[in-house]
Amino acid sequence: MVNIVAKTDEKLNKFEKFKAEKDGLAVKAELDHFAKIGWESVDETDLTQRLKWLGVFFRPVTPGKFMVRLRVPGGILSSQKMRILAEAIQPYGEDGSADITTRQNIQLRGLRLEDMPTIFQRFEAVGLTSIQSGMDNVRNITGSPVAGLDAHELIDTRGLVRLVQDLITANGAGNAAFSNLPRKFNIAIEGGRDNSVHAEINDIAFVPAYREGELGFNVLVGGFFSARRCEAAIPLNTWVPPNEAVVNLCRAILEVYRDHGLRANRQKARLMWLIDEWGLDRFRAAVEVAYGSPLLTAAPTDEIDWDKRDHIGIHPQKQVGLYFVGLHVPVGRLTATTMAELARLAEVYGEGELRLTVEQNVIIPHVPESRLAALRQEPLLATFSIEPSPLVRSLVSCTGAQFCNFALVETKQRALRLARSLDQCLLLPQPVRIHWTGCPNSCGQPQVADIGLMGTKARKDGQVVEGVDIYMGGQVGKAAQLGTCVQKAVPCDDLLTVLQDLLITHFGAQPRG
Ligand code: SRM
Ligand code: SF4
Repeated sequence: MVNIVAKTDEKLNKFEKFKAEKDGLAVKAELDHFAKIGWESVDETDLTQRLKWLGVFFRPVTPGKFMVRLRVPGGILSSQKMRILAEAIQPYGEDGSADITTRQNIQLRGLRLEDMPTIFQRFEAVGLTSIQSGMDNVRNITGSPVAGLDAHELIDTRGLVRLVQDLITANGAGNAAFSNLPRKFNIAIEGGRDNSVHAEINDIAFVPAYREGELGFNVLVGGFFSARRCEAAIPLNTWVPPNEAVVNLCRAILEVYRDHGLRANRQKARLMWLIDEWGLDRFRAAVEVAYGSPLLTAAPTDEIDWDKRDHIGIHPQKQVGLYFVGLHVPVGRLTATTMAELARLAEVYGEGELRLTVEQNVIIPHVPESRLAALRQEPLLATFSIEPSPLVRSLVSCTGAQFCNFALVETKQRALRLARSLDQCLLLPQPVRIHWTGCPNSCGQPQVADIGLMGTKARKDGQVVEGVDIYMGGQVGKAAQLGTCVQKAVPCDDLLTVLQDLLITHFGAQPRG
């Protein structure tokens, strides 16, 4: 086990203290015991913090009904895995639901601690893991959701994404070498031309680039969002070939971050703060030492030269005669029934595989042309449409007040209601991406949106009411750029009119006749 000690001049914050006292992964061996004694009898730090190392989240909003955050590397999962996930929530009736997350991942809700050992056994039997998916660990590794399907992709990243996850989690068993980082950590590996992963908002991002005629990745570092500060990733000035070098570089950067990252103040602990303190050259030099051989300089340009796609609808694959079909999942919300149905559709029409996107939608790949018409007639497609209305189509929302105790506003239902109303009264010449996030933590990525809405408190008629700060100017794809706050504390009740005006003034929307 790696013993992390903060620098001597740093005072330990309470998170560093409890991590130093007992590693988060230690609760893995205690899960059966916790299940027996019941959540009310579990030590508070184990319950509310360390269990997150297993992906088990105590929800203060719904005590006793836990959220489990899986790992779905690159958003790829089999229909068999999807069924096991559906079966995990099915016994909990109305409490049982799931969400597709903004990191191509699945979160299950309503689970009881007493059932966790059995649920985890079922996960393990099909190769699912939720290990190290929360707190000071590396989050789900993202990759193009059409890796291996896209005729225009440069690098099929499926194997690499998997290898990086296996490194970080020791093949799903839990890896004490990376279980005590100074803070959370995000990694994305993009193999396509459209930056489907939002490379710029990850602590490490690999983007395809040719160096002296050879295809590999340029590397970006330090991108992150937090309540205090949001930064786009910056070039590390290195290029790696698309093989174990990617895994080795992730290991090296994580080791440098683990051993030298700032731990005194959690608001200043993400990787970019270390890069700021050291300067990029010193940081790169330290990574080079950990990497164990000279780092090559970056390729002059990368190959991200497309606008971002949303993958909704029917699209030909590089495999002639096969199609991937993108279904729109309103604000990413799933139930046991819709999950089982997705698994069935993937088996009947595809090859038993599903893909998740960072826009919280789902793709069924490998559908032969001859089966497209029948798939279109399936009842699930009335709910998970392949032709959603324009604003609903591009809507993304974080969890919000229904389950998240950080939330300042309810997000998902409000987001959907407003997008549907706006679609009814406006004609849009182009898609407009609206992202909702319930608080400044920015899980719903308002800074990448055309219009980002961040929950806050506002005043209306002398009363404190739910409101939003409005962000604009976020660009994705080839010219990715973070949006900024343009209007503060708009009461949610005024949003229909405010958004109507914004859509007409800035996005060419026209009132329907
Ligand atoms: Fe997040 C904390 C949900 C993506 C930045 N995030 C949380 C917690 C765990 C807070 C909590 O304990 O309640 C939320 C769980 C609520 C729940 O019950 O669902 C939560 N984050 C989410 C998800 C589910 C939003 C969604 O609806 O999709 C996303 C899960 C991704 C995954 O599968 O792992 C999610 N969170 C993000 C992203 C977006 C991304 O990764 O592209 C960000 C901004 C990018 C980044 O991290 O740099 C993000 N979440 C945060 C932060 C602020 C981090 C910081 O450095 O300050 C917190 C708070 C924290 O860590 O202290 C946070
Ligand atoms: Fe919760 Fe805030 Fe993240 Fe939304 S942005 S899930 S409200 S922490």
